[in-house]
This record gives sequence, structure tokens and C-alpha cells, in this order.
Amino acid sequence: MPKLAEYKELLRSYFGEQLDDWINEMGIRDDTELDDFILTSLYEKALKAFGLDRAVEILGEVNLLKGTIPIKLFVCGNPRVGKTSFCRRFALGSFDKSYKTTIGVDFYSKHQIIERYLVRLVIWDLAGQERFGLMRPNFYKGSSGGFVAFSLVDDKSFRDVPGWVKEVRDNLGEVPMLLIGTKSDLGVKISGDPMKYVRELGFMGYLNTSALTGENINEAVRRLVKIILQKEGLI
Ligand SMILES: Nc1nc2c(ncn2[C@@H]2O[C@H](COP(=O)(O)OP(=O)(O)OP(=O)(O)O)[C@@H](O)[C@H]2O)c(=O)[nH]1
Ligand SMILES: [Mg+2]
Repeated sequence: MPKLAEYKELLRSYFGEQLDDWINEMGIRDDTELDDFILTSLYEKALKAFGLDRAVEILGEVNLLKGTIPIKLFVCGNPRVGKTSFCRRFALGSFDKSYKTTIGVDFYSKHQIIERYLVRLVIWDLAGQERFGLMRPNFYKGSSGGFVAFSLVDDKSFRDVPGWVKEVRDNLGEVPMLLIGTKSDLGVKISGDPMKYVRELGFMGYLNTSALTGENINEAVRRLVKIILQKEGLI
């Protein structure tokens, strides 16, 4: 992994004193490895200072970015399992206790550096309610993969997972999917084993998540994006 010292002078030629401000804010040193988290912060700094196109160019010119890739993901699952909350925690870093059902679909976008690619993510948050079933097929189109969500405290939502997998396959064929159990902060009240679904339904993995505490929210997105980058032969 690249270390700060190797890039410092070059970065300073673009950022000037702002680089030192950033280094202090981050509390990093010359021998700090520039992992995806630190690079995402540097990218955000560049975004503020130079705007989107120039920020991408600069990180490319100094050889810290391998490229830019747009990725569309979906989140589906029963009503009320916490799909919107998952998206909001990921994209906005916030959580809302009240429940407002999603009408049709919503979008959340966030740029993140993953394996030194600038990933321009858009997550499509699909409404779980039955009455939106007819329009959902349109919303899956173009997704590279996605999440099937059930609530760890709602056994019906767990039992309904195979139906969601079928809907995904009918619309997208074989795409990488992660299974996520939501609301882990409330305990576990489901009657089956999520790993059984992983084996039988072809998920790439399973994670317990909580939009309230933030547990595994970023991890779930990173894991799925890495699988997609691998599939594309990029990493
Ligand atoms: N305790 C807890 N509550 C959660 C969590 N995630 C969501 N909730 C709550 O569960 C309710 C439903 O969450 P939403 O994110 O709106 O559910 P949804 O899956 O988008 O529902 P639809 O849009 O109707 O399909 C809300 O009251 C949330 O605050 C969580 O991780 N922990
Ligand atoms: Mg919703």
C-alpha cells in the first residue's frame, strides 16, 4: 500500500498549504499507509478545493487513483425491514426512528474510494410494499448487484427472502447479491439460519447490520463493490 511520504511533495504541488491542514486534521504521518479511508478523505478535500472533474484528474495524475467507475446497486426486501434506513446511514450518516414508507423508489448516491478506484455509487432503494410490485422490474435495470434485506426481528421478512431472490433473478439474471439482516441492535428473533440461504440461494455472503448503530453498513457496501470489481477483472 502507498505511504504518505512517497506522495507528499507531489500532492503539495497541487494542494499547497491545504495539504498540511489535511495531514494535521487526519493525524497521519509520513509512514502512514494511504488506505481507502484516507484516500476517500483526500478525495473529499480535493473535491472541495478543485471541483469534481479536477479532483479526479489530480488524484489520477499523482497515481493514487486507478480509475473511476459508476456502479448502480439495489436494495430490496419486505416493507419496514429498514432498506431506506440502510441507505440513509450509508449515504448521509444519519438515522431516523420514524417510519415513512418509500413510494416506488428512492436514490442515494455517494462517492467512495474502494481498492483505489473512485466508485460513483448509486443505491436504488426499492419500495417493499406489494402495491409497488408492478413497477419494481424497471428499477432493477442496470444494477451490477445488490442487497436483499430482511429484519432480524421479523420472521416473515426472513421467510420471504427466496421470493425476493426470484424477483431479482427474473429481472437481472445472475448478479452478485449480499444477504443482510437488519436491526441487529434489537436482537435476533428469526427462526432460521441466514447461512442456509447463502448456501442455497447463491448469495455472496451474509452480514448482520444495524442502521441505528451503523454496524456493518459501510462494510456491506464495500464487500459487494469489491466482489463487483473482481468480477469486472479490475482487482
Ligand atoms: N432499532 C432499529 N430500527 C430500525 C433499523 N433500521 C430501520 N429501523 C426502523 O424500522 C422502520 C422501518 O424502516 P425503513 O428504513 O423505513 O424500512 P423500509 O424497508 O425502507 O420500508 P419500505 O419503504 O416500506 O419498504 C423505521 O421506523 C426505522 O426507524 C435499525 O437498524 N434498528
Ligand atoms: Mg423504504
